[in-house]
Amino acid sequence: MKQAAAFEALTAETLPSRLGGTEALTSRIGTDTAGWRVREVGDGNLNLVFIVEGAKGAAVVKQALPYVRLVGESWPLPLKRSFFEYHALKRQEARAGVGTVPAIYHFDEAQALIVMEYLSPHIILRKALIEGRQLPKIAEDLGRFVARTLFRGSDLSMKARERKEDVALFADNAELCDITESLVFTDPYYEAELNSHTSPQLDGIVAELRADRDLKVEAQRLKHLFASSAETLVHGDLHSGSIMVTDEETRVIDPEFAFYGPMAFDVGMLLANFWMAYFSQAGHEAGNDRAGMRAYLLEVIVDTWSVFRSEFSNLWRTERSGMLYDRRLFEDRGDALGSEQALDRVLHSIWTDMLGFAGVEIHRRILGLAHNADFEIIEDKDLRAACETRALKFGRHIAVNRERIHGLDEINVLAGRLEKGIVS
Ligand code: SR1
Ligand code: MG
Repeated sequence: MKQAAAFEALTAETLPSRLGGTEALTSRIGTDTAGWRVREVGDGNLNLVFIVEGAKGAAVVKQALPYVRLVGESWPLPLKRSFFEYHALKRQEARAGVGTVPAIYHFDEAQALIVMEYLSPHIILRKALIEGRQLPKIAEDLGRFVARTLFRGSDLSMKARERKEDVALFADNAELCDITESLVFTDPYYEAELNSHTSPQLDGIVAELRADRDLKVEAQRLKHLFASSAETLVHGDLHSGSIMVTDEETRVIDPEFAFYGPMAFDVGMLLANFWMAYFSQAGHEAGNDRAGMRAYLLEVIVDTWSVFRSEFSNLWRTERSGMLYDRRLFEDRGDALGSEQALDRVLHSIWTDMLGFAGVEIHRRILGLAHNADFEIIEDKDLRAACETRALKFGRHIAVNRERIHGLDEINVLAGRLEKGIVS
């Protein structure tokens, strides 16, 4: 049997000779490797990303590195995350539909590389929101994407054995789960070595949050849920840097953190990133009033949740065929109301947990290792800290009070009052 070549990181210079014989790539961009133009564009925390353009077209080559790119070789990270990314993309495409994620052309497990569709003229959603662009379709596309992937990857839909085998497969993505378990739920709440924050401006509030017993208990309850509730295949890192957009299209990328976890995690992370975009607008105004953009972001939050709820409910009524909430107990005996009662219970617990996950995601992006450009690129540190402070307070409120909050109107009013300085 032919031995797979040992892993070697690609460079823009070596890529043409190393991948020039890969038919899945040459059939799309052409065989004349001498004419290929290769750019490394990876701006994430972990991987190499190349755009390769040839006479016939373009493609993306994404390759995992055996360490965390953001930190360096001192933090080793297994190459197998690329395997999980590939399998997650395949499942997301099957569950949410063709065109919701990039098309996959080729996967090389030994080289930890995926050749995929080059999305153009798409840009990263985070960048668009920082620029003040109001994308008309994101709420609808993302609300539907999360509803479909979360419902169809759960015991509400899958065959029990098939799902258990998949849970076992993705359980091996332990190192990436470990990153989230530490970086999201624990490190922000003590003086972890790799943490940073805008200092000295935030020193006071950071000390307060780290002394906040209710908040820390809540963060640990959420970590407990994250680590033990294998409900569905989650994307695992659904922030605004994991989404590419045009006015017409929305694509979800980068599911290397995928594993079977709680339904509410992806929704919470997604809405948290919209709230962070909201609280950071003051730092990007530069003469252009962002009131319209702020209103748009709050509307996106309401609409994303509403589309999620309505699509999830629709799937519940029309596609529920897994072992949970068996139709024989409800619809088949004329008790459609019982099924609706169960649906309300499930949606309510997703709602409550979603608020908690959103709160801690906001905190870790301001207090932990991996910060968001939304705040980071605000050069004036006083202004940045003012935006971050409002977001931190908001995050604390929704995490700690998540079981007592009834709706998004109430939370968005609070966001507005914090933003206007009516409450502090
Ligand atoms: C060490 S990796 C830091 C962060 O980057 C990824 O995008 C995830 O969000 C992770 O938490
Ligand atoms: Mg990523």
